Amino acid sequence: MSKPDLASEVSKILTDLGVSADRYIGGTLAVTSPVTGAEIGRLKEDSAAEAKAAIDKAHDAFLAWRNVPAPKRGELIRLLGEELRAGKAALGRLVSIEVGKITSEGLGEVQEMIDICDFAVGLSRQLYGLTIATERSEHRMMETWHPLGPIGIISAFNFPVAVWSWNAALAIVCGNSTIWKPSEKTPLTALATQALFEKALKRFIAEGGDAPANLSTLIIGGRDLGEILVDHPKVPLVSATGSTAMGRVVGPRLAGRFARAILELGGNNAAIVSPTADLDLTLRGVAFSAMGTAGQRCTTLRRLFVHDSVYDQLVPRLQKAYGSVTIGNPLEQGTLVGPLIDKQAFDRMQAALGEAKSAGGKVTGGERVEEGSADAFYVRPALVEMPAQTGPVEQETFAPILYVMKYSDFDAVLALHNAVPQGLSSSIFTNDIREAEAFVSARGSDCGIANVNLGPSGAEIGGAFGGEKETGGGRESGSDAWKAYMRRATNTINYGRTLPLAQGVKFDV
Ligand code: UN1
Repeated sequence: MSKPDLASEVSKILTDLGVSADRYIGGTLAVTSPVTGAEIGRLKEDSAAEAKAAIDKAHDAFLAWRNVPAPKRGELIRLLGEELRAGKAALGRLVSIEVGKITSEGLGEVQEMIDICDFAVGLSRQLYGLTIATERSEHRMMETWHPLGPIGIISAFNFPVAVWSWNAALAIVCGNSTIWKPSEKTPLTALATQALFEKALKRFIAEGGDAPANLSTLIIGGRDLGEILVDHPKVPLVSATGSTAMGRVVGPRLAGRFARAILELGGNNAAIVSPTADLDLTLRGVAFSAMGTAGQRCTTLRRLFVHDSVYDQLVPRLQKAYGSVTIGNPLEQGTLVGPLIDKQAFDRMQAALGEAKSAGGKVTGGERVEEGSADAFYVRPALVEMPAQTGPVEQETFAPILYVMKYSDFDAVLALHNAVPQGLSSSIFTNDIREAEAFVSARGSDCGIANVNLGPSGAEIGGAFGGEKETGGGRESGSDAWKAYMRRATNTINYGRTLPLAQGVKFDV
């Protein structure tokens, strides 16, 4: 592989998107591209005092922004959507360079941001409450939704900007300000996104819009800054995406001060391939969900249960696809699998494969693929035939490993499907309507996402996104996920001249 000068390209993209060079040159936080392992930027980190000051300023911004009518707040997000459309190619490319996603997935991530902006614009006119029947005469009862406060957003490396947008687009139309702590591995895409937001804000103000400074703030640094967000009394909600280990720290600390949490933690997503499955479609669905994004989506397919009547037809075809998938520079056309994010991810993958072998697993692939740099970690995705759901199969390893298991009984496989600690996404490939309906029914998949005849990854923004059990229970993005970013008030109004009490209570003084 020829070594592209990624640092210069990154610098050009950032300049074009409006980021000044002093933000990413000369700081202490070194950023490398997984494409080559080379350094592509050095950012200044925020101190604890700066992070706290940012929260205070975000709180001031909230106090002003909550008074701006919601449809006007939507106009700001409409402009952000326009900036994202204009910057899609550049930001998508930057995502590919900083995370190692293939070109279409880098662009797809920005499209996901545009989609949530469109959704949020419509939502800004639909923050509906209810009118509720009251038992008292000449009274009216209703439910209203109000802005909540400054919202903390902690995002992970693998969707470095889309996850911010799911939270920020909703939070802002709901009348909140936001403070964003991106992953230390991907702060450059965050700088670029913040610059696009600021462009939209400038246009909003030029149009006569009334927006405070510090509506969206970015804080750059490590775990200590995340902890400040989690512990700060002025932050009523933190939306955190990352490992279950991270959620175990964040969740109780937020609960300890009665703040809200949206937790998007580990997934250990499965698919069931039934005797009636369309195997051509299944092959494609499994290949994208399991190997796409080099296995680094929280929705990645990690467990595959194949009925014994189709096992010998499907598994050899899958092995062939695993053997021939194009691995390499994600910036080149035709590549389907780019690099892992770093050496630690590679080491974890190798350790999991070692454990799988000890548990009787038969491994195809999984080896390192040399791509011209000792510091870049490309691997052939691994397909592991397992005798049972044990050991590493029960954990999330953030790498392209697909554990394949045989089954014969539908109810037994449903039980196995649900017998892991995580509960994010799931799917079944079947043409049997009874199985399909059972899978999405109350006795079926216990996950937040359950699909039929498509893989578990690659959700659209229109549905609520998130999962159960150790996945954390949070919901982001579409449907009524916006309600988490607002506070609900029940209002009762007496327009009569008497004071009837609820439940018929008498209290005559
Ligand atoms: C994530 O991996 O953190 O459903 C999010 C999907 C994407 C989002 C993944 N829309 O795969």
